[in-house]
Amino acid sequence: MKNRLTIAIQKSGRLSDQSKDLIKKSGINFTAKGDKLLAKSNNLPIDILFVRDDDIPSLVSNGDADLAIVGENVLVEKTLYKKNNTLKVLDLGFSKCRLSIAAPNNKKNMRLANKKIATSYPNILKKYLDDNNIKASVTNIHGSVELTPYIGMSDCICDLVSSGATLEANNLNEIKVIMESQAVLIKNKKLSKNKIYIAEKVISRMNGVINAVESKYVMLNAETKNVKDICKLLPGSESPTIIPLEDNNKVAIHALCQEPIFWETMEKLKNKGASSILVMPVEKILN
Ligand code: PRT
Ligand code: ZN
Repeated sequence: MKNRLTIAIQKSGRLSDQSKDLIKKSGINFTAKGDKLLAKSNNLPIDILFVRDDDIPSLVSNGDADLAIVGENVLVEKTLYKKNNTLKVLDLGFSKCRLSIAAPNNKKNMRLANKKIATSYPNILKKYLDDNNIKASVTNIHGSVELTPYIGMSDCICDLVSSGATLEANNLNEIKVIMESQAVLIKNKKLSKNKIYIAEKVISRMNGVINAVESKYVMLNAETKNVKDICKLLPGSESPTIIPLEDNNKVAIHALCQEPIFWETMEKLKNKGASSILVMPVEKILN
């Protein structure tokens, strides 16, 4: 039995760069060479498999890959109504988008009953229609879904949206969001014993990297009498460190804030008498 862990990621597309980046930040060194399907890590017993995103759920379900990064939209579409061995383990916070139904601008109040809807996500759409007792016909099409209303192939579409620019350019109006999606880490449910240890290590490291993205380390000086008020303003921080300063009326406060620090928060801290406020990025967190 193979002892090396295989992580599948999208070969080239919207998920590729951030997937590679996350793997590298998790301390897994590898070099992706040209058109090669596989890259071997030189510091851990891990292989990276580069594939089309549509193939990822079945590769993980069959055990050809142990872990993988894929859009939740693809994961759900390919596993819905099917017995499978995939399990979502982490939301990764990138490639966020939504799967929405959109109709031509001149039919903003369109009712879906008896309409023809074109989509590349027939399973998710059918489930939505069934759950909401809507009888409509679903046409499965790969690519250029947004053009189908204009060639008479559909009345409306169900497609991924991120900025909304594609819908706008095609005079389409978003009428219903049916799923929110982002990149997720998935694993095979039945990992062999000899792979669980390394898989857990990868999952924990990736968790550490994504938690660190929004986290900041905050350092500031404050008057002793304001410490409580100031600590309340530090978002997502557990028990900050209070350090005495030469001036007996003042202390330094250091805190790991696991939520973003906006300018507004810094201004509120300043209004409470905080000075020398430093906000620093955090690279990794191991809880
Ligand atoms: O070749 P392969 O099969 O691997 O890739 P692919 O072409 O099927 O997928 P790819 O690389 O386009 O997308 C991979 C994943 O990125 C998707 O499954 C989603 O999880 C995620 N993602 C995030 C998106 C978008 N945002 C997105 N905007 N995938 C597609 N789009 C498309 C959408 O289909 C529409 O055509 O972008 C257009 C809309 O974008 P806006 O910004 O104009 O709204
Ligand atoms: Zn694809």
